[in-house]
Amino acid sequence: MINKFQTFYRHIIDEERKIPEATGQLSDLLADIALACKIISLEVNRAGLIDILGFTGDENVQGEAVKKLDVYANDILTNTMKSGGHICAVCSEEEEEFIPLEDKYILNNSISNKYICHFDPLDGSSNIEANISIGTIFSIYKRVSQGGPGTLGDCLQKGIEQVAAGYVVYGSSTFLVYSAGQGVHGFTLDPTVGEFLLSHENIQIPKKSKTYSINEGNYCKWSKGMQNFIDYLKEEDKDTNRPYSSRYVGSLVADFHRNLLYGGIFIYPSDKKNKNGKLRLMYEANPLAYIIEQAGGRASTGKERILEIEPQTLHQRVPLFIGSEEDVMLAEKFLAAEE
Ligand code: P6P
Repeated sequence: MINKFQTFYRHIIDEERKIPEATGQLSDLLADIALACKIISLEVNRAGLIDILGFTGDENVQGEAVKKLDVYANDILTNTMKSGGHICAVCSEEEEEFIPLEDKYILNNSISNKYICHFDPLDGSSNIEANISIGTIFSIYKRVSQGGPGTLGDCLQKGIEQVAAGYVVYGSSTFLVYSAGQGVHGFTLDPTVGEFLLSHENIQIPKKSKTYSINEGNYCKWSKGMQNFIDYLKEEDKDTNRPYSSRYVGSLVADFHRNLLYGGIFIYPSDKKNKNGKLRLMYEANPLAYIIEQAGGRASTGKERILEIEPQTLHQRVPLFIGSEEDVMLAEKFLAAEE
């Protein structure tokens, strides 16, 4: 429900005013991302009507067939970043390498392009034709290099260095969730005014839940500890609120968003085929881990805190256990027991 008419931009400005040294560039950058996602939302919601479905015949760095909407979302986001002037490098699931950007203008004798961004432009896009919710994920860092175009070192920072992160889920409504380190806040797009309006302030995930999200089709490939954990969740025991319910959309942003609001644990573990699982550290695990920790939840590989991982490459995969704190800790115990 929309409890007060506060737009996303007004919210980020109010947050900015709490930080004396803020220059307003992060606010402008977040506003640019919100604008890009409004444009993407228009196309996602019209995809069934115009010839933007189907495949381009190309493949992305993941070797996955690229749908036109993936390319469109990637172009909108990268072009918005290029014109905004606050970014020294853009990284995307759809781009093999990072895109370095020149300094657009000097602002009060300080460099303007002082941030870098990682995007998953349209996560879950294989679900587009089925009209299942999909999403955009973003992750923002301050650059570490001193000026000019960004470097790989600017792009490969630990998740704990993020200054802001968020996602937009294109579902029954278009919903934006972000944090800039002062809690997690949710905004519903009101298409009549074209604004994201505050509808969920200071989201906190329940410490314990009754829901687990995982692709059980991979059960036979999991470790024994992983199999034991899921078997445990499915046993009947009233004292420990079991069995849990299984909820799995197959679209990370949709599964994560439901668990954030209602409680739950989402797992994409390593298995015999994928030693590091399927999901990407820089533009899936890290931004969602930043959000979940700000919302009082937990995110790990099953062994190591996601935000402490020292990244080696832009597209590296990590196992992901994320959601209600007690559920994630319990999963970690089952994995530790197998060692
Ligand atoms: P699986 C979608 O392709 C995605 O990247 C995530 O959005 C989703 O959580 C996961 O893969 C689903 O993978 O192997 O269960 O189909």
